[in-house]
Amino acid sequence: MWWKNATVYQIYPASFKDSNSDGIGDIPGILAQLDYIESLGVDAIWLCPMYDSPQYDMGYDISNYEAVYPPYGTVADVEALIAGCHARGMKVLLDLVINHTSHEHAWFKESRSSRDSPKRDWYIWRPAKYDADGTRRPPNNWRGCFGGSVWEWDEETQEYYLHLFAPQQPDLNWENPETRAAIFESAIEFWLRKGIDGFRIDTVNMYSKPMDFPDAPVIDPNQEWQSASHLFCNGPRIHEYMREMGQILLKHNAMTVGELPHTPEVEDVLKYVSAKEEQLNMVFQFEIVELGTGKDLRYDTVPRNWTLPQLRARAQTTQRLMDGTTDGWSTSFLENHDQARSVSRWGSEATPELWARSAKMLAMFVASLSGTLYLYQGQEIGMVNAPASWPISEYKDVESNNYYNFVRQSTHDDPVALAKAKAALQHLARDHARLPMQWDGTAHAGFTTPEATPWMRVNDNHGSLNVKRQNLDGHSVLAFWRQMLRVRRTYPELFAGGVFQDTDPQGESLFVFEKLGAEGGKKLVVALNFTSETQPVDLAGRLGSEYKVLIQNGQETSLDELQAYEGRPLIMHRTSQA
Ligand code: ISL
Ligand code: CA
Repeated sequence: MWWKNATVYQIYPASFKDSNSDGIGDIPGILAQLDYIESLGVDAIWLCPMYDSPQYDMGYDISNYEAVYPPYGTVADVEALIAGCHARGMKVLLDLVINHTSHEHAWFKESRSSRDSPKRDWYIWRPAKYDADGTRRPPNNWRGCFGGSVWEWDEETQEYYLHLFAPQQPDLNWENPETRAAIFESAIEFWLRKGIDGFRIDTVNMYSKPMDFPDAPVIDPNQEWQSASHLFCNGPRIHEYMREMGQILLKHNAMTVGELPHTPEVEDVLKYVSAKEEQLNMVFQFEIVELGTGKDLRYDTVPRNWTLPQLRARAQTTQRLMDGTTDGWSTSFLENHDQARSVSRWGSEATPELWARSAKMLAMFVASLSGTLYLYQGQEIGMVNAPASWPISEYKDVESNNYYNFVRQSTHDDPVALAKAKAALQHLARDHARLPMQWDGTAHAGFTTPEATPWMRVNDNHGSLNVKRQNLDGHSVLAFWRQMLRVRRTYPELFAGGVFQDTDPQGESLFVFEKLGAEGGKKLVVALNFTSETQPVDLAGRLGSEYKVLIQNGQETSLDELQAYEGRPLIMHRTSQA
């Protein structure tokens, strides 16, 4: 099992590296940077969707699983990428988006062509409901993940189709075995035959819906559409589908990581990742990255709306799966293409010093948690959110735009509400992860050529925050990540593995936890300061006479205090307790 102790580097093709000056990142651009990726010390890459797509949701709306979006390149380019990674000893994971297709996929075009189409039942069609006064209504009150109703009316055939995401992302009907077979063949086996090593599986718990589509309980009577994630996540037949898909993946020895939103309970997570179930190898749980987001609507919140005890509790939840009592496995991550930058959320941008130190502290945090580690492009250089000065027009994401428009409409452009929405987006929007990668200090950060227009604006700070500069600096965030990954590889039984124990769950400033290796073996003590002030700590009381500092982001070696955002993983024998 190569993946247990592995680190996976996630690449967002549109924003990584543009090779032909059209302002859009592409596969040849990634190929040209494989040496850089290898230099980080990662074991695999996960490539976000590069399939053909009209790009209503950045490729998570696929119009042909067996073709590549032309601006990104060709199938041959992806084959070259697979070969290039394998030549460097790195595995390749592709993104598997099979809850829905694009409305431009041939399957959907056929499905919507008439009510008698042989593919009608490949998607989810339902008749309208009518009020007493004849007003047409969708089948139920569910709100989609991007806001609005999950039902879209089709004039032509006079029925609604289901879309949990944008209307351009109709949901496939997994109830139909013919549909499942087509998905497995076109989306999964086609690429496994090309030699990829596995998949990151999009929205893995949404494929089975309660087919009677009951209304969701009304939480907010002032709103037309109600949150229904508890109804469309982890539905009645989901584990039957998972086992069926699992057999195909197993046959190809493919590794899987499923995206598992809205599933906080360890018992429910375990149903997917228990080794004996043969469903998925691991999942992304959302407990940590959803900290501080709105309860009902993600962006209905204020920046930094979280406390350290909350973060600790959520870390504990994700770690429980790997406490030695289950046969499950999971992941550790702080960023991906749907999340704002971790330094902007949990670290500091107040000064260059605090920025660097907090980026390194967060690296120690995420790399010390059990599970397969995921590192998102740019995280290794401490990239941060877009500046607060940028206008809302720089935000391109469908979820951000829908939310902002929703606030505009529902408050009739109330300036206070709009300012709050903008502040929330500046803190949490998916756009921040999608700003172009900062390679150097030239115009457009070397992401594309100076004359070109990048599809998203490059962060204003790229003159000082870039790969080139950090490559030359032995104390950079980048150098630290390389060192951190080396340490993690050296002690797999304490970093990727080991039993997590929070030693003071109520602590508001310091996050001190332990990772226990085998009985009689070693233990890791990780002490992290999540504040911008020096904090007293009693490390001496926890350590035996013989301990080793593995890596550090401050100058001090005092056992009595941790400087602002200082972190220290220390290793010692389990038995040599003071
Ligand atoms: O369900 C959610 C909000 O109601 C989200 O947490 C959801 O799980 C998440 O947005 C799903 O993300 C994935 O699928 C989306 C795509 O836009 C994202 O980029 C992708 O990561 C639709 O394919
Ligand atoms: Ca390009």
